[in-house]
Amino acid sequence: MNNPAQAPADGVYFRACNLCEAICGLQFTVRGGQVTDVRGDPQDPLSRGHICPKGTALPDLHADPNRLKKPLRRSLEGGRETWTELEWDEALDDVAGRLRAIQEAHGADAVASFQGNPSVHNSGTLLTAGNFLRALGSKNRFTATSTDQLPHHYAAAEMLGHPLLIPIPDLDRTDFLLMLGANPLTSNGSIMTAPNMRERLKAIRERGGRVVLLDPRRTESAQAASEFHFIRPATDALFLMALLNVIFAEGLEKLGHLSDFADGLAELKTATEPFTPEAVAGHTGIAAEVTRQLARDFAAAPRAVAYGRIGLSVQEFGGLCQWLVNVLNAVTGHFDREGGAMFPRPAFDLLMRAKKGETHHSRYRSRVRGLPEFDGELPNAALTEEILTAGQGQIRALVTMAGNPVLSTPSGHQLGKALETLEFMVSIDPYLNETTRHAHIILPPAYGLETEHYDVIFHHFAVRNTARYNSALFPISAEQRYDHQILDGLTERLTGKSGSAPTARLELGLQHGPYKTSLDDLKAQPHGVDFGPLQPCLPERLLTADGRLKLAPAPLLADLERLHGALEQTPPPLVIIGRRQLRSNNSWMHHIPRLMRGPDRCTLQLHPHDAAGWHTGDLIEVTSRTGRVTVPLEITEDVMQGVACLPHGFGHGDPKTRLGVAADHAGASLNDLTDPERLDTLTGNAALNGTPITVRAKA
Ligand SMILES: Nc1nc2c(c(=O)[nH]1)N[C@H]1C(S)=C(S)[C@@H](COP(=O)(O)OP(=O)(O)OC[C@H]3O[C@@H](n4cnc5c(=O)[nH]c(N)nc54)[C@H](O)[C@@H]3O)O[C@H]1N2
Ligand SMILES: Nc1nc2c(c(=O)[nH]1)N[C@H]1C(S)=C(S)[C@@H](COP(=O)(O)OP(=O)(O)OC[C@H]3O[C@@H](n4cnc5c(=O)[nH]c(N)nc54)[C@H](O)[C@@H]3O)O[C@H]1N2
Ligand code: SF4
Ligand SMILES: [Mo]
Repeated sequence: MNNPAQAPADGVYFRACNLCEAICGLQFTVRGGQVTDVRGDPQDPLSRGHICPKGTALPDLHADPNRLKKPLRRSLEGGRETWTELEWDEALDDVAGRLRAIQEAHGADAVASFQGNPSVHNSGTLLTAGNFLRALGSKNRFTATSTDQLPHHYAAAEMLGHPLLIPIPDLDRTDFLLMLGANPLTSNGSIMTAPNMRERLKAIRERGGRVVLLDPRRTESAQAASEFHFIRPATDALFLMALLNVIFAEGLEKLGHLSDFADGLAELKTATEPFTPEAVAGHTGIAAEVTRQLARDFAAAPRAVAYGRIGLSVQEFGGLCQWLVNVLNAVTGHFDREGGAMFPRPAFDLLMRAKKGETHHSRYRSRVRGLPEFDGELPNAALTEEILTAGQGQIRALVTMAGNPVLSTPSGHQLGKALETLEFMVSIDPYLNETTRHAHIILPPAYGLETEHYDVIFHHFAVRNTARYNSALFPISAEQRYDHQILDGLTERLTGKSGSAPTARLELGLQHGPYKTSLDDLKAQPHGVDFGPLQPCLPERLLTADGRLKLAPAPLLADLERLHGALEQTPPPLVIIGRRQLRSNNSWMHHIPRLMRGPDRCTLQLHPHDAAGWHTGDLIEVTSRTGRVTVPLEITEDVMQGVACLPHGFGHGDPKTRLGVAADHAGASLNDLTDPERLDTLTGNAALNGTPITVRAKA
């Protein structure tokens, strides 16, 4: 890996941000070895100068005094917990030794892993974690995916043959964006790498197009939409079925070029018959005539695309939702076509060596509850019970990397207690947080501006084909290690073999990729290289066994049974959903003072009807089947009646963490209320949103 020997000289440097999926190109001014200014890089062909407050905080993360740089070991001294620094070799020997001993005594599955979100934003971690996990050889592999985008992967695998073959909106050429369960003005776009969504959505409207948004909360993105409708949580699959019902009933379907290679249209049509707009309106909260008109307009628009993000994934019908979004695009001629849902072609293409017809899910199941595997991982809603339930295959040790599951997974507070029972836990993470504080050893990697950067994952989901490689800006000290060195160090100790360096894999991938480029080519263009707009690529890129597009895969059709069931049920009076915020990054970055200025943000939003007799600022006790939190109230008509809204990622009150100012804005964790029993049973994704709750004023 590229490792500069000394601090950068005074000057201007360019580098993509690694904090979110927007991968903005940024420009850093360095004076006297310090970053004195950060701004968007106007010459980046994808982000064109965009930056958000988190990007501005990258130097703060670099200089943060709370960031760990040397391994730490937790021990008890006189009844008090203390952390002592270790040398790297001793720490890696110790960790590998403990993991191996536990596996020898109890089998490979006794050691579990949890890989969190930032590991996909770090090419070093991403390209070496696989080797390490193979060395462990445990079925108990968990990642953030099953609290996030698993349904997207599931639908892609079933319909197109590969979990990564996810169509994304051709945003810059569409004239009609139908968006559900996404708030890109805050999240900066997800499974749609499209920096500066404010401008991109404005451009749609300026060219005479339309942006329609459906969400249980009138979000920041609603301001950029031409039209907004409230939709009751977890009823999107019903709404999407109703759109399809109208399209088929009125003969508006058109497959275009897909008709040569798409299967399942007839089954699909039959399946939609019961779901008329009238039949679902009482559940969704969307009037039948609105649904009818939207269906007609969407089908008639020359360039239109439906897009559903995490609000459609982290709910009981996640798999159905992501399938139906794809289906809606496909049967209206808006699939693999300009301005519709399209497939990016990244310079380093992880699909290049993918084989046709591979099975990607349900090859084995979790031990306790029998939850399905997906692409080599188990739903993290099963992690706590797999630790606590005795028997052959019980988890006795855990490796976490770049994750904070105590705050990010359903009933994380119960996971926190379960972690105390482990024989051994190690965390690869630069912070002592709510999760890593349970570890016996913490292995902190070098971070951010100290690492080289090529975004391996998000170019697969970008609205334009570009590539960008940037060297590390700052050197690391002799006492620091990169993620990939830590992971390789462990793999080597477990297997006796060292893996190939991530840079070598990157080089190989780029050279054999669709643009036959190389690291040297990319280094020569520090602002990034533009490979142009997305291109149609079906049926060539399909990876199903017979090379055909599956519009009505059997497991998804079968899952409609559950949706019929939902039509029969009365929804609970009050449910809770999450809320992302521009200056937060999931469970972390609340320790950066620059991002925490202003009033506390961890408030419970309630509609005036659900908060009768109370006032903004009152303390409210929120109770679910699994937990209870107390949070200040914010009364607003921006949430739908019957829906409460609390941001996730807070809950920093644990005195055993070292997270600076985060403790001053501790808030409460939404995932103390979410329930590992609430799942999209088809995919195994956690149904975090839509959890039933009750509220009362705190006496
Ligand atoms: N209720 C509710 N829960 C949710 C969500 C929700 O919407 N609602 N969202 C879910 C989603 S989409 C996600 S992705 C998850 C995120 O949850 P997690 O995957 O648990 O990840 P983060 O909360 O982002 O935690 C990041 C951790 O990674 C560390 N870190 C940062 N950079 C690096 C690095 O380069 N290397 C290493 N080794 N460590 C690093 C940080 O110090 C921090 O400890 O939360 C999920 N949880
Ligand atoms: N600033 C910031 N940016 C982030 C993150 C962050 O924590 N902070 N996290 C990053 C990560 S890991 C991810 S995965 C992405 C997520 O990216 P997005 O999906 O754009 O993120 P959210 O803001 O959570 O938007 C989801 C929306 O779904 C709505 N929703 C909830 N339940 C339902 C439902 O049942 N139906 C419908 N239709 N809508 C519903 C919520 O009100 C919310 O507005 O954001 C990424 N970007
Ligand atoms: S939008 Fe995302 S990639 Fe861009 S500066 Fe902000 S955090 Fe970084
Ligand atoms: Mo995520």
